[in-house]
Amino acid sequence: MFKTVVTKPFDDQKPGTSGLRKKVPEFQQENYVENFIQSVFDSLEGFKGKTLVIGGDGRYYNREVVQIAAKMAAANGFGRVLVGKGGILSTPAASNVIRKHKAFGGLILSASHNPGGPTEDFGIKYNIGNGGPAPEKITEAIFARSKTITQYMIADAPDFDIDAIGSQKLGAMDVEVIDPVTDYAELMETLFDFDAIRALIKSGFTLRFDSMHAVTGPYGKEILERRLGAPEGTCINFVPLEDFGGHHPDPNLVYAKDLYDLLMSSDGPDFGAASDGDGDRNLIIGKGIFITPSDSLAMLAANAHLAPGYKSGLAGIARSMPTSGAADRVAEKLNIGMYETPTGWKFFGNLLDAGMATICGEESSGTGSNHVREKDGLWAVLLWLNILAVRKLSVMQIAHEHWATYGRNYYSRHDYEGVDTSGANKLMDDLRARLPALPGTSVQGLKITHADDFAYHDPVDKSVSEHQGIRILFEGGSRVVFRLSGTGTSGATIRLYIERYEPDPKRHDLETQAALADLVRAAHELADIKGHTGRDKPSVIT
Ligand code: G16
Repeated sequence: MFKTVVTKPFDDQKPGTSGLRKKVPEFQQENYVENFIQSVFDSLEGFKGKTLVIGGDGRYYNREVVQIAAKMAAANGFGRVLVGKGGILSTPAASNVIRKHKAFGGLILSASHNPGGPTEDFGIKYNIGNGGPAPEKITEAIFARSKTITQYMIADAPDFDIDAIGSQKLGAMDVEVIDPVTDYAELMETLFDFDAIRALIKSGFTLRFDSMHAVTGPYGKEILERRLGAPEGTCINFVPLEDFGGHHPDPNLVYAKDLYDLLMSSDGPDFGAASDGDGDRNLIIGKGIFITPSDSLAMLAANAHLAPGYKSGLAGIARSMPTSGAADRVAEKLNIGMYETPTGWKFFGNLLDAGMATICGEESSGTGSNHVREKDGLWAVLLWLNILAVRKLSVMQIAHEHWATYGRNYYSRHDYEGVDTSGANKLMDDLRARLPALPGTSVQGLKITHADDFAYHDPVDKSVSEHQGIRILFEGGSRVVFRLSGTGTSGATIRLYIERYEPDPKRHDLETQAALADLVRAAHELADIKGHTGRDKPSVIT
């Protein structure tokens, strides 16, 4: 019934910021998927007879890998797998299923916001029993194992029926196919005042939710249209497609430009939002105003107590280092903890488990809370709606009031995608070597007060993560940060994060890129971006 297959290791199965992401043809190499999944199982202890959750964002190759993963789980001794119907579970929904059903862990099949299709991206990520991405200790063990693996185990059984809700058997193991939306929608009802949001919508408030032909389509339909009474047509691009209709399912101003343009038009809706391939990212746009993810984190944190799930206040806020400091000012006012972590949701897990942080967020369009252990796109949309329903103000009014209270952190990210890897590494190495000499010097008329290579000391498990991005701080609270992306699948991507703090309300209506122009020039001069990459302009500005 089970067979052991002899295999040879691959040397490139190192999980990145969020699991292993590669082009589909790389995953389709003989034994490639099996080697990685076996390396995951070999890095875990104590799962015999326990439950594994399997689900993905529905992209090309999802259904095949679900079958492989379930058969390998059976052969390795799991007692039960829970699978989303059609192999589908959004990333936050998978996190919730792991927690709710007390599973040992889960395999999430997704390359998130990266494009999908036969020649595009795929990914596999392991989440632990708290529902969150495996911490570095485990991802490092998986990579080490993948370099020495010699065999894997798999059930010699026909495929199970991935589309039939209910129980089946795969050898001795139970397979339970579940509705991907139900548990998640129930959780949302416990956190938010659905009556208040329903009343807001009934009063004529209009919204648009763009699922970008990715996994949140069925979640948006069920929650926004069926449970909250938004009219049909509120959800757009809601049919999940294996190639996302040929688009990048990345909810930013470049790939969700149509939504942005709609919200900037005079007859557009009051509120617009989008989510990504696997449903963990969000884009929030009010009528006439885009809310940066960093600002969204700060505004949600400042108002979260208005939603039932957070009415007793927040224990603390956490943000990734490149995320703007807007939330820090909220934490200071609320007199609660503020934590600055490396990029990657996995770093929030310990803080959430320890009850030190309640809300977390990242500049990369991610916000979430202790309700699951992943960022959660639809959760952010619902928290915004709950706040709007209670405050009876527009998004624009809430933003301006927030800036007047806390000051405004102008913020942007410039990505140099697909650049030569050696050039990108050299840029970082050269800059790193100059860091000690920078404080006290000036560039483009801006005085540098501090420069370092960010290292994180986890306050819970005391682990240390080094080389998490180079930050250069200027007098007055402005800064530029350089990092290499850990989620790309071709060449290297340099991310330049730019931030300026502006306390004066009379200067809160500047155009963002104009407000940051001198810092961008300083960043170019400091790192010689053109010299190292041949580019003088970013490929994506968000
Ligand atoms: C993943 C991680 C996030 C991270 C983002 C960008 O998001 O979960 O924590 O901020 O990648 O990472 P990088 O800058 O290294 O490309 P997702 O939505 O892709 O899973």
